[in-house]
Amino acid sequence: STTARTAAAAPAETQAAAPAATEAAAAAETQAATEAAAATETAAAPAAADVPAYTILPPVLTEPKDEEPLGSADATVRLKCGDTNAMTSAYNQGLVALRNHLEELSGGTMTIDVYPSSSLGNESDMLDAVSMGTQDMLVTSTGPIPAFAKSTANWAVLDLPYLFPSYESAYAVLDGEIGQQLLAGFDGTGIKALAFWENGYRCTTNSKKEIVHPDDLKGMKIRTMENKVHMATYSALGATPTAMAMGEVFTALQQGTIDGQENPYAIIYYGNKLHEIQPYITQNDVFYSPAVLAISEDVFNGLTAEQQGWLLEASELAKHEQRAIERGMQQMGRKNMEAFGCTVSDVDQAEWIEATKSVYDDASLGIDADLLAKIQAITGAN
Ligand code: EAX
Repeated sequence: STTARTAAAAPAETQAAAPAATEAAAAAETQAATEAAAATETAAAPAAADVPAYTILPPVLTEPKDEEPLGSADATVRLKCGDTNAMTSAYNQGLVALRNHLEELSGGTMTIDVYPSSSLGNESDMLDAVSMGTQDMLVTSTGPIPAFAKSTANWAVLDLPYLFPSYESAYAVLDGEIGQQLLAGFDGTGIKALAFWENGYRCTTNSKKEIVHPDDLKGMKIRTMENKVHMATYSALGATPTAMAMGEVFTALQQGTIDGQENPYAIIYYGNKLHEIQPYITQNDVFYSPAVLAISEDVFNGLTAEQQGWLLEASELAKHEQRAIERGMQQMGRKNMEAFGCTVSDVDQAEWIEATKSVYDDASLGIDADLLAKIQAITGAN
């Protein structure tokens, strides 16, 4: 059981969001240290006017187990959930946390069966399948969401480079009113969006050479998600973006049809082992990539009110744990890749922010300017 793993993540703390709150505070080993640091940050940081409260758990710094994909054999209500990563990834460790809560809340009658590693298809296929009710659930990045439906087109704003300067600022936005409105964009599409989970800060990897400055990317073929904002960002950086689904990336890298790709370490190291063929890794954190946990509206409506309640409660509880697991993987993944022999390079982030600024003014991307302004009022960035 993974309860020990998630329980080790210490109790939740709700605090007034200070966008500048440091990662050091979150990484503090003991609860006391975390509380002290958080209190200091909250008191000292000049937080934006109406920053909502959020909950943050300390990062989970124990290596993930290769969990069993299927839930308890005794459960009668089994929800089939797909994604694009291995069982050791942050998505699937989060789904195991979700399963544990759901089994407990439902007295063992409900469970989650995980279908990892694109076994049910790529993210846009799974969105379609869930909206038609032929697949129960999925966890997906925001990659395919702006193109999914008219009512989710405004999700493009979440893919802007350097939009969220910290995890705390992302949680303040995504767990507040703005996040609720974005999730509600799925209403009527056949999908009920349950919660914002975390894909994480995306970093560039490649097989050719060390990349420290945006200029170093010139002429490189970099795989991006099938997302216009991400593609425009890599164009602005001077690379040649090539969009493809995650399931095709390993082979394309191996065959050399692309030089590199970008993802959080939870995906690069834990979810897809890309570091084995991508020795150069740049910690440039270009996008904070949110993820969404979602269920077919038909399937949700077919549950009793009590069962719906258990699922909603489990989704919320697992959200905080999944994020803590993801943040832990970003730290542990880096150390593990360095130990493996990869070159992990740090950057002067100001240089990268400058090089990607033009994306904010690209009218072809359909960015909702009002929504962007509301987000920036909370994050205090740009
Ligand atoms: O959603 O396609 C991607 O790069 C995503 O980050 C990954 O599949 C997890």
